[in-house]
Amino acid sequence: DAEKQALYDEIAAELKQRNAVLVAHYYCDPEIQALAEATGGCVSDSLEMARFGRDHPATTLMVAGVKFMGETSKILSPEKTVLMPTLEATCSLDLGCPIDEFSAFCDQHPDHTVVVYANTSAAVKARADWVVTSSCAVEIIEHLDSLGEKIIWAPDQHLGRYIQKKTGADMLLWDGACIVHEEFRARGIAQMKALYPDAAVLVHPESPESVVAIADAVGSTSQLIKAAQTLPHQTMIVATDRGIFYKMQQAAPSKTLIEAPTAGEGATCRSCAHCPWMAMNGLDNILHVLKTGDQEIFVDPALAQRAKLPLDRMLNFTA
Ligand code: CIZ
Ligand code: SF4
Repeated sequence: DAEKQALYDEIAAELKQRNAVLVAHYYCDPEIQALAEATGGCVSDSLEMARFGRDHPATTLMVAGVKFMGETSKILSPEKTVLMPTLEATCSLDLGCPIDEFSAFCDQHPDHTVVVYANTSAAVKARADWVVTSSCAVEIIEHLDSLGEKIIWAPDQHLGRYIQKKTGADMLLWDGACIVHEEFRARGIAQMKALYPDAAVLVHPESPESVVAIADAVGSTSQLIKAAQTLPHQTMIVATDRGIFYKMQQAAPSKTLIEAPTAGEGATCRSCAHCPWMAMNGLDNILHVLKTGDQEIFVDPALAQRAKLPLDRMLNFTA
């Protein structure tokens, strides 16, 4: 509508004036993803967000997602200004892996290679040998396993268990979880499959093992979007944040996409398949931050330098 368009135009003008580009995650609300597309920004997973921000000529990055994504962008582009719609948007995986406890755990296992998921603080990354995202985790663990390395994996236990089963690697798992993905239930999905017997089940590996077990495709956000395109099924039951439907439907316009059910409904449902922190990003706070320069990400430069090593290792591995 006209009001929305006026807001879009205002944000586009502010982006231009600041020499800024909008980098958005798949789990952001569709209107933010559409704005990123319309203004020459990107919509992607955390791996590609990091790469895009690093390689883009803009001097300011507006990172719509959650805090670790803004931090990663700043670590890779220390010379750029990194703004976020709100610095309050965090992640249960990041919160569940405080640096002091994690560092003590690593100290107890000095013969282990430390691999952490991108969904962690800059301090946890600085303690790690490798950073991975769900789109490259299996490959990187396979590589480390082939070198005979023993691995500490943090923080997502479900993703860790999935990779451990897939690769047979020797992995010590931290016990973190994503509050969105851990709510998916195999029983609910099986009931839904009974209604749509020809549907494929697409599952993000941050989901419980029982849910992964009934999947037709398991993968990161980008991999699930690809699966929706390439699987022959006409209907997809999708177990990940519903923000993904925007790009998934674009990629597979003729397919029918259905949200996988979660434990609990309505008021009893903790996340209902949408990350409450991702949901804190909006057009209103994007505009406010562009106008004020509020909500800028800072990472201690010494810490950032250490955190950059395992991040670069990942980016080079996947280049
Ligand atoms: O669950 C998340 O936050 C994901 C999938 C992040 C990512 O790697 O894009
Ligand atoms: Fe963290 Fe889960 Fe939200 Fe992703 S969806 S930011 S893993 S809480």
